[in-house]
Amino acid sequence: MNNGNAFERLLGGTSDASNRFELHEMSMKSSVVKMRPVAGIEIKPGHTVELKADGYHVMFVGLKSLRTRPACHSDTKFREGGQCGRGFHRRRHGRADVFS
Ligand SMILES: [Cu+2]
Repeated sequence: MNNGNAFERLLGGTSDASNRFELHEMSMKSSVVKMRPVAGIEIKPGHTVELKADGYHVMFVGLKSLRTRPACHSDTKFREGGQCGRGFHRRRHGRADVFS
């Protein structure tokens, strides 16, 4: 949620559960699902952008020993708002384990 009067942009972040923290977008075109990395996610003033598996999401690349980890911590970096920490908990999403 962007409560400010200026455009905000999620630039990326870091995680203690992976080597890389990437921002991705999932889209459907001609019945084909595509996922691509994005340089950032814009959040208009007064708007909310939800991170979810079938839209904008965080992709943890180079995962570290998740078998024993029920949760992880990430810091996200915003252009205007600086850095923000957040915890993620492991759960099942279809046939995959995801952190949300
Ligand atoms: Cu992805």
